[in-house]
Amino acid sequence: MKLDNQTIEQHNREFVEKHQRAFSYTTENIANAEEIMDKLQQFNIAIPSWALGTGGTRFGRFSGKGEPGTLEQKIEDVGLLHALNRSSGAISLHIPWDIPQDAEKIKALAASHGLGFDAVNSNTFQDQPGQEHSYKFGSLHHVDPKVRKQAVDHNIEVIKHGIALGSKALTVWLADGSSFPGQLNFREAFQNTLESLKEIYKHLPEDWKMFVEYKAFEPNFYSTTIADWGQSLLLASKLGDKAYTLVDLGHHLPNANIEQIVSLLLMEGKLGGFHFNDSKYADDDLTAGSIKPYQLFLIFSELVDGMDARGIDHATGLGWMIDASHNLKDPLVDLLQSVEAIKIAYAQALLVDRKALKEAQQQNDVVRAQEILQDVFRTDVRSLVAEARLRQGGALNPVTLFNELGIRNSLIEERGSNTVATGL
Ligand code: LRH
Ligand code: MN
Ligand code: MN
Repeated sequence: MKLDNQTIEQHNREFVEKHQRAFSYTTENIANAEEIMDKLQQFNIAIPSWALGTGGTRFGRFSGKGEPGTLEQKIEDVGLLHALNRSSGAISLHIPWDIPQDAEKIKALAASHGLGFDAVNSNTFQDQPGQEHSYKFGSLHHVDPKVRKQAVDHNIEVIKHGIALGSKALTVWLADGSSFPGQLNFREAFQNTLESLKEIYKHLPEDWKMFVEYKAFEPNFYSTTIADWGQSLLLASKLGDKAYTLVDLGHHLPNANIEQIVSLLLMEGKLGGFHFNDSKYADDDLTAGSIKPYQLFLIFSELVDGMDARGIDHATGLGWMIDASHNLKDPLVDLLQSVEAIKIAYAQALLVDRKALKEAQQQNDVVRAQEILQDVFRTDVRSLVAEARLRQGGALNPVTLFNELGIRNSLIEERGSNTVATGL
């Protein structure tokens, strides 16, 4: 299924008057609205191939309908998102869930939807059929060199798939850890991980990055071998210039100050990318901005400030991706909501008066600093984001149009009701 421009234009005609009223009202007090919209138009957030189906929990999975069963269908789904919001221009593949059999064909299909390939992700947290050694007790950190080698070889394989597709980064997330005190020698586990990552790093093409993703807990419950940004940064620093830390918002201990982490990683030139989601309790993988929108804004505020300080291009300097799971909502609708929330937070961050904030900080004017940030956070920038999308040919109200067109029903007709997409 593909959306044509006329369908979108027709929808936009219906809503444009209302939109224009909101847009004029909002921009009345925003001097740099055009600049913000330029930046919004360049900003894309990649969609992971595993987020297109219904996720489930360890207690159960309530299957969605019309889920994409093949990589081609997943690309088609991301194509639909991108046609609606013009901001989901890349897909991130998880190997071996989504092995491209014919890379050229897959690339061409993606290109026909205006999509590129974001970071490729390796998977050494599950055993695959026919696999010689088990990852039950870890992969890159394993006590047995044969298991480590198998996991290293898998990552090298993933890089090869990525090269064929035009990806420029490998994301490594490990489930390696321990569930009971005494199970692991922490130092040896860390050293083994480092040595394994060094092997993988040797196979990275010159213009590639390696993203080392950390996670504090789960699936192991006592220790995780790459548990936090310090451990990831240590590895990335030892590995070299192509290695970076990846921040997944759900991978922190409760109440962690993620914006501060982001700010320091950027200062050190070691922030590689982001996995957006939201959570109340743990790695809940909920829609971005659905629980803590102020935190999302504060993170973007640090991102904009830090990237500008280092002259990093907002759109291309870091890897932006959603990493969410959908148990209750239609995955495509949920992804549209996440992208919207991320763009709103980004637009608000671009509105912050940096000079005034700096002055307030220099004067220890706590109240003024807080007012500056909260004033921006309470500004309704939705029409700015919508205008940027409209100018690119996207829908003024992507979720409304998705529902009005009955896109899910069309997908069910095409694919059937009993579909299961590979993924978490
Ligand atoms: C597990 C996880 C992680 C990875 C993804 C593949 O927590 O969600 O964030 O990026 O699986
Ligand atoms: Mn993640
Ligand atoms: Mn996660």
